[in-house]
Amino acid sequence: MKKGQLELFENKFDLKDGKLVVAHIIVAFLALLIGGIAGLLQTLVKSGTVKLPYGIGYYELLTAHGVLMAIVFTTYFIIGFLYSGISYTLGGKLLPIVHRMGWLGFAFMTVGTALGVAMVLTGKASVLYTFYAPMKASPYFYIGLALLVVGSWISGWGIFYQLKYWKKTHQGKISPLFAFMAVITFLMWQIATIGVAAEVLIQLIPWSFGWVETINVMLSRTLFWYFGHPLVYFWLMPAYMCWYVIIPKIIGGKIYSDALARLSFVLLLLFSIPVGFHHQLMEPGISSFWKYLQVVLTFMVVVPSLMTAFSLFATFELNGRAKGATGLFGWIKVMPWKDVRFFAPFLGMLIFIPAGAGGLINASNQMNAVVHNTLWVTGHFHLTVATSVALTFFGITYWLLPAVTGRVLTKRMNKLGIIQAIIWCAGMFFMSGAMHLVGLFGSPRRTAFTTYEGNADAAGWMPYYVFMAIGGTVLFIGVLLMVYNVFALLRAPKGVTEYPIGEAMEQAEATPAYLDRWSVWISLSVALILIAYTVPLMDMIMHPGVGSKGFVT
Ligand code: HAS
Ligand code: HEM
Repeated sequence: MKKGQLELFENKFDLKDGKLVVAHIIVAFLALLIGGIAGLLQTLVKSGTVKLPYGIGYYELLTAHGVLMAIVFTTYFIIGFLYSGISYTLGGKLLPIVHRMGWLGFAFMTVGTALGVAMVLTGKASVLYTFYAPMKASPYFYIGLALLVVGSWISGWGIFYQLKYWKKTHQGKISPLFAFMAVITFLMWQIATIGVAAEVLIQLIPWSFGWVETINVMLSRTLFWYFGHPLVYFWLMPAYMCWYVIIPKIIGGKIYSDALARLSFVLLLLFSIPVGFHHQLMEPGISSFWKYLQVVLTFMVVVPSLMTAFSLFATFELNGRAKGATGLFGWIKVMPWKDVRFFAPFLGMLIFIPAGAGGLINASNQMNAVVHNTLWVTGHFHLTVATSVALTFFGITYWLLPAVTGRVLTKRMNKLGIIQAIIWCAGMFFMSGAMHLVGLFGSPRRTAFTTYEGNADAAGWMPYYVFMAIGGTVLFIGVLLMVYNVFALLRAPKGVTEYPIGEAMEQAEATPAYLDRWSVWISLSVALILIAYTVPLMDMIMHPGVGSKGFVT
């Protein structure tokens, strides 16, 4: 070990596959940088600190931010991370065809992203990342989105193929946990994106080209949220993969239970899709019975998260006891607090406790009436996706980039990583904290600076906007430091870094083979979707009402 380097394990990653991974990670962090500039400007505009120059609209900025952060940053990072893991755990390298599929998916996604983002930045698609009709964008924005989705499908099929091949050559063996989770994540993505693909291809593209005059708004929103909710689990599941599989190895412990981890992913597959109506609780046109049913299913999807919390506590505590810790919280003392690969994801876990509690509030019908469309919701998802998930992705980056490029994480980089994670949390404390509070007072989301014609209530919101701007500025420093760290990692000293895959405890029960039976889980998932969606969707299609013309903001 060279002086100034952290102690790392020995192992190798196929460096040819590493290039594919690095390409995805670089695009992800460029999106974070541009999205971060938009985010900073939003907070400054909202607080009345700056006025946007050159006729740039607030919605233009907000669309760029939402698309780059929530769709581009996440999807690229996830595909890069999952490809690295299947390469490592399913045979030590990607099959040549899978390698090519990875690059083909990347090419489709990148052409789509470039097209979509160009439309947003030229003001031709200020429709926000949810692209709700009747707000209308240039057809090329929707075509860009379609290419992005098709690219992600091709990459997903590559993952399925690699597992299929592995199974054929390892008859009777249970798939490695990482690979199992990667396949569930992409199965869920595959099923969920059918909704948005139908919306974009059948409704939005013909309507935006002017081939049809009006659009069924209710149907388009429903198809969007059929996809939109599983989208948030598509972000979360790779973070859970790190928490379940990677973190135990990094802390020098073991996975509490392989079977429990798999079961929680199966439950996520089953329950994350038929719950889109909890985003539409305040909308007319859906009967309360179907909303009620989907709220019940929403509370079911909380169960795997609670199982995850239990499993993580168990891993931490048993690891602590094995190292001699005593008492209820003795384990906390033996955690590797000075290792960013643990520290950043751990902060993500910690923040997921209030973040998840906020989700439960949102999902409760009566409380949803209080928080819907307010900044509370914006505060909620800056804790979930922009902190728990983003910090976990940052933590992964510190070992992933060295592992796939044949480099090592230096002590200096590790320290910068810890500083970055602290900056992120401090910034989010101010920004998301202020969003939550002012949201409870009724301040709406998705609005630029306004005094509401001197309205006294609205005047009281202003100090919170200032806190949001302070938080946003601190966060932007965090974005800059993270992007610096990524490029510094790509130039780190050469060496060997292990790809840290944890193993289950010896005492853990054997994993039952039925958990690996895909046909059962896919059939159950489809059945639940049909139960939750068939009647309301048929109703929307049979009684479309008067369609809406498009509006350009
Ligand atoms: Fe959400 C809106 C409900 C989770 C993201 N959510 C959103 C939107 C986004 C989003 C982006 O029901 C806005 C979309 C838009 O633009 O309109 N959400 C939930 C519920 C959960 C939930 C019930 N959301 C997430 C996650 C997201 C995310 C995860 C991204 C990654 N959400 C809603 C609802 C709305 C909504 C409504 C619509 C609001 C409206 O009206 O518009 C649940 O899945 C949360 C379950 C989580 C837990 C926490 C478990 C804790 C764990 C950590 C353990 C910690 C350890 C460390 C071990 C119950 C696993 C401990 C160490 C110590 C030392 C203590
Ligand atoms: C919305 C700031 C990072 C995802 C917003 C809004 C602000 C903001 C102020 C609300 C605007 C409004 O409702 O009027 C920031 C800042 C960030 C940051 C300063 C860091 C520098 C992130 C990250 C993600 C993210 C890392 C996801 C990975 C979103 C999404 C929206 C949003 C999805 C909703 C856009 C919409 O309503 O259409 N952000 N954010 N943000 N942010 Fe962020």
